[in-house]
Amino acid sequence: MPVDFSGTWNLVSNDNFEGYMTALGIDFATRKIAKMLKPQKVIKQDGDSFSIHTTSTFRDYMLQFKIGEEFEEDNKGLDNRKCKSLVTWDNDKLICVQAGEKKNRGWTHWLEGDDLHLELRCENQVCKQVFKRA
Ligand code: VL7
Repeated sequence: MPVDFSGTWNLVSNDNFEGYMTALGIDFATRKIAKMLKPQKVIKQDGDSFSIHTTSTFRDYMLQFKIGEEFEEDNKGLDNRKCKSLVTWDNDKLICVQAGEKKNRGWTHWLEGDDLHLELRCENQVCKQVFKRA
């Protein structure tokens, strides 16, 4: 049985989100608001099809993809840059490469105990987020 990320998840820790946002070129005022947020993720996993809806009191972001199928990602409401994104499995980890203007951009999701982990990467910055089931 493959790992199942489905569920509703609340952010409990957010390490170096500031560095990650700075690498993405997010302006100071937006960073100050964004780093106070406690976003929630609603993940729906159906075979190789995923939707990840990240919501907060400030901005929402919806992502839908299929494993192994490259797609155009617009990052609307985030840094608004377009990427060619591809999500693949690495054992039980979900790995996204976001090819575009920013080097080394992507993220990795995995489960550890009852927690959902997310590493967000851009250039030389790594943000580490942990979520617990709502
Ligand atoms: C999504 C934020 C910083 C702008 C607002 C912050 C609003 C809530 O891509 C992400 O998750 C993946 C993996 O789960 C699925 O899309 C992370 C948050 C990245 C980047 C940009 C700051 C303004 C946060 C939407």
